[in-house]
Amino acid sequence: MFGNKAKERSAEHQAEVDRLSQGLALYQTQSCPFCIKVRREIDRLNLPIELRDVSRNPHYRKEQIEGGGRATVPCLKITDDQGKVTWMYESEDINRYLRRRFENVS
Ligand SMILES: N[C@@H](CCC(=O)N[C@@H](CS)C(=O)NCC(=O)O)C(=O)O
Repeated sequence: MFGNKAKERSAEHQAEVDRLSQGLALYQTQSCPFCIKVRREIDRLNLPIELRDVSRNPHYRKEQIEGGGRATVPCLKITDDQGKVTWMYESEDINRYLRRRFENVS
């Protein structure tokens, strides 16, 4: 369908995107509509971000609450190159962050 095509990049740029994506993990559930919205953006941007299902894996839920302070999903765990961790909530904020960071890696 129009608009749903995954973004294509040169092998070199995709390798850089793959490397940067290793610092990201999305805490989410299968059926939450806000999570679906973020997963669609991840697919569109062609990002190999690890998905962590908090309803299937209680360890992930505990990790998110301890790190981010709230159980609300979706929540993006961002680990920078220095190992500093940020927990980002709100699907719109997450999608905006992903677009800003990856849309122009072409
Ligand atoms: N405004 C939030 C809404 C997220 C939201 O309501 N998530 C629900 C699941 S669909 C949730 O996690 N509720 C449980 C909770 O907040 O602890 C967003 O856009 O991400």
